[in-house]
Amino acid sequence: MTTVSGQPLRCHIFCTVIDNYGDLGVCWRLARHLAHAHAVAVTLFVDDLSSFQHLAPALDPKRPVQRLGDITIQHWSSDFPAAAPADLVIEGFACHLPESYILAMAACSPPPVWINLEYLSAEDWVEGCHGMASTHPQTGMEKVFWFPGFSPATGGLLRSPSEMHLFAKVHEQPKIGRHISLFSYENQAIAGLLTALASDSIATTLSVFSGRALTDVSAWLGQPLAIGDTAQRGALSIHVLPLLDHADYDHLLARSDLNLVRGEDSFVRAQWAGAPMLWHIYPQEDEAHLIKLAAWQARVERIAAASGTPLPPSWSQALAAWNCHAETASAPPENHWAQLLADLPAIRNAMRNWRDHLLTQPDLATQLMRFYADRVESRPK
Ligand code: TRH
Repeated sequence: MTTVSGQPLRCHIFCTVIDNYGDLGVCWRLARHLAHAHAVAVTLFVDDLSSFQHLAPALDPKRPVQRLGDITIQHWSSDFPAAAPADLVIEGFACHLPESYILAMAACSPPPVWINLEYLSAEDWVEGCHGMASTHPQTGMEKVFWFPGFSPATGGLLRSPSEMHLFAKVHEQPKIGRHISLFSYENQAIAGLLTALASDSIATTLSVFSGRALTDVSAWLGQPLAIGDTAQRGALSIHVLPLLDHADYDHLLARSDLNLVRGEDSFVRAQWAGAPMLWHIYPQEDEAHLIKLAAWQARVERIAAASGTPLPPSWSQALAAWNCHAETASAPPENHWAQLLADLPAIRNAMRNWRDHLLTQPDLATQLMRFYADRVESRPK
């Protein structure tokens, strides 16, 4: 347990919802990991409780302050109330803390440890930037930039002991047929994959989530789809699901044979599941996302090869097709999807070794707690 003068350490996490669920998903998960694994008293400030309810159905969007398990959730409205700052303050993705809160932090002696949690990237520059600080111009307070990442010189990845236990337990359970989860953005490659699944010799159950990928699935089927609908084409059975809460989504990832994930948080969860996965990276206008994609792919391929379980070419072809870039132009879509399906056992071995490699690094919440303790220890007495 992390304590300050015998009391649990208090942490405030601030999060705004810009689009999609990633920022919120990461902040919500971090809040739970700090509370459960480190006994931190966490308050999560969120500007959009209606979006939050999609990830946490027990949340009441009309209540400005409420408890969800052992975490306090507070609506972050424009008229932010006066609040006593916490010992550790985490600003999610440069979301700009309320002015009054910054002034209250500056009035504390000593001021809180102030962290800006950044987006995840596998690029090498992250190692150099993780832990750098900037000085707040008006107050002189220091803000530290926390970069999650895939190597020991970064801020790590969110991972909780209970989640790893779940993944281990579910893998042992027997199941019939092939299971695939689909959570992506709009994606032209979906049609080719579905065609290959429908004509495959193994029966597949595809769980697709309501939202951005559903239009492409509907277009391929030639019929509209809504939550709760099911459809059958050849060997493929399609089920449309609402967003599940984090625990149920993690469970689904753990028992799937192929996880199609996106963004940041589902992308990380799929890696802990240790099953075959394709990442639909969040597209950026200047195509910067393709550099990020290549950086991650190179790390996975290097570790998989070094562990004696190289990834087959079908995986990199499918990853390129899934992110709609040119490498696929030379390969007929149905063929490489069929090849990907045939290669799933080899891809599973590779992804397990990648997962085991990542497991040797301390998780993000643990690293954050160590950093906090070091900061407090190094303060002038
Ligand atoms: O929603 P996303 O596309 O989020 C993205 C990324 O974070 C991106 O980096 C960011 O710039 C952009 O948002 C604004 O994908 P992501 O990160 O996977 O977040 C989805 C969250 O939803 C994640 O916490 C998992 C959760 N989820 C559920 O809880 N239940 C579900 O059924 C599903 C499918 C997802």
